[in-house]
Amino acid sequence: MAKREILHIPDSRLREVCAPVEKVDDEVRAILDDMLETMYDAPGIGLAGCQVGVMRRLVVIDVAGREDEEPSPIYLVNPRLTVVSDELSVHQEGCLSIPEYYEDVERPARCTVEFLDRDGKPQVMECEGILATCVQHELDHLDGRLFIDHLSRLKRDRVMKKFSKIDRRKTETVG
Ligand code: GNR
Ligand code: NI
Repeated sequence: MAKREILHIPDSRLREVCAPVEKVDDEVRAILDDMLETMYDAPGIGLAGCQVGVMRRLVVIDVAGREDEEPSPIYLVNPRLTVVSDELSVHQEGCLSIPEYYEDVERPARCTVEFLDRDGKPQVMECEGILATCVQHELDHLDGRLFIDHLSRLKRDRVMKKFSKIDRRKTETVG
């Protein structure tokens, strides 16, 4: 297993639509393992392929959180939302690709996601609470969407501007 570098906005790869995975083989499992290690190290509760520059429909999630709890990783390959509740809920969200920025986002309170697991076996998972929020946040990533897209244009523009400035400074120091 190896840790991978997490991309930050305004990297254009975070705005691309990820391609479906054709077969869950050892190469895909190795990527999922790297993603999980990267997510735990960050630390975060979810990570999508494009966040580490892997433009495939791959997600890892672990909302267990507390350090004394057993890790309970979930691997999602080609996930699809099949049902979302009419009821909405608000959670504060953050994103490893937008460090240290947190805002409330309203989303369906519950959802059902169909996916292939680490062995390529079809699974159905019903989600609520932070898991429902996280699943929807990660599936957004696979279609090039970020949680700031759910905020007002003013807030989104402000964040993009701030991170573009940081990015320019980095490029100047390197180049
Ligand atoms: O670590 C993360 N925490 C989080 C909190 C609330 C809603 C969504 C998330 S996902 C985020 C990690 C990440 O950026 N995943 O794409
Ligand atoms: Ni994110």
